[in-house]
Amino acid sequence: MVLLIASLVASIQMSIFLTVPQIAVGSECDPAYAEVCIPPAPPDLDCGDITQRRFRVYLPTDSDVPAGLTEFDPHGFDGDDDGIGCER
Ligand SMILES: [Ca+2]
Repeated sequence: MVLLIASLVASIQMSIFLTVPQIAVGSECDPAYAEVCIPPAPPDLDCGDITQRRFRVYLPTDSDVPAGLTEFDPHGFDGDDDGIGCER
């Protein structure tokens, strides 16, 4: 009986451990977008999937690109590469 309870507690702890990081990942903000919080890809989002408009998108030529940013505009919000996402 004690063993059963112990294994039940262990499995509950394991499911909490497995669930929490997934929630944290889902609420992440992609560092490629300076002023808005947009989850990283995948899934690939389009302007129709978000409410933000005319936000700044880091370009490789910017002097203030965050350290560690490797993928610029992963969602492709800035199709004309002028550093502003979802103009329309
Ligand atoms: Ca643009």
